[in-house]
Amino acid sequence: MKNEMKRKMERGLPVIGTFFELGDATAVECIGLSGMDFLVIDTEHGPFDVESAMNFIRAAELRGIEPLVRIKDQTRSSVLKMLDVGAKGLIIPNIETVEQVKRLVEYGKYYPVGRRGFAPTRCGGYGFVEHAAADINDYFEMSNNETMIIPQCETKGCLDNIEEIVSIEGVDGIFIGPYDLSIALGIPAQFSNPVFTESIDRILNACKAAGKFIFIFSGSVEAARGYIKDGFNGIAYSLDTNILVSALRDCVKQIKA
Ligand code: 3PY
Ligand code: MG
Repeated sequence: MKNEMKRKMERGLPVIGTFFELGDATAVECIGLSGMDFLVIDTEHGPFDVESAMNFIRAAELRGIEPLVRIKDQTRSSVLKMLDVGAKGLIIPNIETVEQVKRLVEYGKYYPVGRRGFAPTRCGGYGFVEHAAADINDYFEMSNNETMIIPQCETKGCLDNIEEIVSIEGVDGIFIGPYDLSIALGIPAQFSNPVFTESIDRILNACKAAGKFIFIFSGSVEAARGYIKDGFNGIAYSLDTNILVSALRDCVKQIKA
């Protein structure tokens, strides 16, 4: 139940992860051996769903890497099921409004912060692990503390409402989706465009002012270093598929050289 990634961020240390698209527990184990802090099991763009995610989460636990899930939509069942199978945090794509985020907190945080439905599921050892078997209020408090609700800022609506969104109790942080945000701003993938960089600064400042974590996707090591220097808590670096192909191509190139 303890969220090591969160502990690290609370100590002021940056965390690094990647998007998990490969879709196999062996791949999760390998990522767990890399020194990364977290992976994002991507059910928005990835082809898998809850039952597969549960097995990926088991593999992540085995190798001591924190499993986050990017849920496929904003429904109650998507929130509930992924938390119940053991996700340590949910990244929620395509947020537009304050009301959407309030609803997600209601679904994803137990009483008194929200109204997350309770059942003795996998995340609490089916009701048998010590912290889940004792007082239900202690269990709710611990779960609320250890599982993160992280809306994605990647639309104009979310950007326009960012100060209000980060102030909502139960929102643990914001994850910037640079591709969709740049598309929403009419400057696809122009990550050096001042319209884009000013938006990033606005989101960063809003998170810092509200004491919330801030994460971003980065396809570039150099940009990732810059984000950490700027005060980002976490970087989702690239996708496992991309890293694998790049590494293999590099091997081929070096052997042929
Ligand atoms: C985006 O760039 O839109 C993302 O969602 C990155 O994961
Ligand atoms: Mg996106």
